[in-house]
Amino acid sequence: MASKKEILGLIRILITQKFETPQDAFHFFDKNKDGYLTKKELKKLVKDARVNSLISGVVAGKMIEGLDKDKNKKFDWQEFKAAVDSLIKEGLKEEKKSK
Ligand SMILES: [Ca+2]
Ligand SMILES: [Ca+2]
Repeated sequence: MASKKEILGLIRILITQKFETPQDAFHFFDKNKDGYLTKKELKKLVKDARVNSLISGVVAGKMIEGLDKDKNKKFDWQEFKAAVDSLIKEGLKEEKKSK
C-alpha cells in the first residue's frame, strides 16, 4: 500500500498540474454543484490522482475525518482550501529537502 506521503503527493500533483487554481479543482469535483465535496466526490478526486482505486474510498474517508473542521462529513471550500494550502506547503518543503 502506498504511504500517506505518496498519496498526498499524488493529490498535490493532480491539483497543481491539472487545475489552474485549487478553486477550479473544487468546482470540478463538486459534481452536483452544492458547494460541498462529499466522500463520494472526494473519492473521484483521489482516483483521478492515480491513487490505487482499491484504497481510494479509505483515503477519501481519512481526508474528511482529518480535515473536516465542522464535522458535517463533507468539505466546504474553506476546508478544502486549507487542506490544499497545507499540501502545497508540504510539497515546497519536500522540494527544498531534495535539493
Ligand atoms: Ca457536491
Ligand atoms: Ca465540513
